[in-house]
Amino acid sequence: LQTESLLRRALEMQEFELRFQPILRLGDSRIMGAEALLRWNNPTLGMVPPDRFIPLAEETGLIITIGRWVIREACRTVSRWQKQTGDPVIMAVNVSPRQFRDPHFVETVSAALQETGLEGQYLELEITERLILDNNLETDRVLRDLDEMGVRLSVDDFGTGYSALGYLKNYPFDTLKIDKSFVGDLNRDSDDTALVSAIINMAHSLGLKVVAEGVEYQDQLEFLSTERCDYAQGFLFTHPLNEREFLLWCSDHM
Ligand code: G
Ligand code: G
Ligand code: MN
Ligand code: NA
Repeated sequence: LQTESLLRRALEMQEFELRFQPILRLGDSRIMGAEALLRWNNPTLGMVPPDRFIPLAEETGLIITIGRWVIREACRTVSRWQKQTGDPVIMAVNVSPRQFRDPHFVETVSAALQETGLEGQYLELEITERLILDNNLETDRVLRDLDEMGVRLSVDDFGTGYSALGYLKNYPFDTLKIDKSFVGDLNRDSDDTALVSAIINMAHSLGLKVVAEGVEYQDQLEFLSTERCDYAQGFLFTHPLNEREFLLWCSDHM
């Protein structure tokens, strides 16, 4: 309960921060964009990782206002980067189920784009596979509205849902993000090797791009390159960085 009241005040106290993890194109190792990852820096609790407060934010509905801040801040930041560097980088933002189901969600996204002057094509919304599969009537309309705004849509944590693949053909997704649990166990002997390879091939035949998450070792990267995976993200390149670190990292890697 104490955490809840601290969480309620966190926005006005400006305790939320974003970290950015680069997403690299495997073909030429250039930076395609970044995933924004939320952090809560509270004077009493210290740095609280998202796994420890997002469930509470979901339960209380606070995720709607927090998520609105995340989207706006992410758009503002990437818009600033584009002006500074001249590179058309993309920002990927995680969207939680409660936030996605908010009747004002589409409006929130379009307002953030308008306020920051960012074109929709530079914002990617990561929707978890579980949300897509829970079969809500509104899902279809919301995804289509976002698609019409030019926003990119990706399936996050791909492979951890219930493997009902039909939605991939019916919904306007651009990208699959292969969950790090598959990438983590990649080696020539494991079933994950076959799974990852099958996911990449299936995605490509449906016209989707693929991001491998949680890439930690060079041999994983080599396997993914051989399998023609499009993008990779993970500790092999860097952990999530603050804005200043991110820009430094980019200037060393572009
Ligand atoms: O960096 P990592 O420990 O930061 O993130 C842990 C989990 O929290 C991941 O599943 C990630 O998708 C989720 N997460 C990180 N940032 C956000 C956010 O801004 N909104 C939502 N809904 N989830 C987030
Ligand atoms: O659920 P989502 O895909 O949004 O999760 C992103 C999470 O993955 C964040 O917590 C981020 O810090 C974490 N992450 C990023 N790169 C790696 C990695 O190489 N290995 C592991 N284990 N986690 C990673
Ligand atoms: Mn994600
Ligand atoms: Na994931």
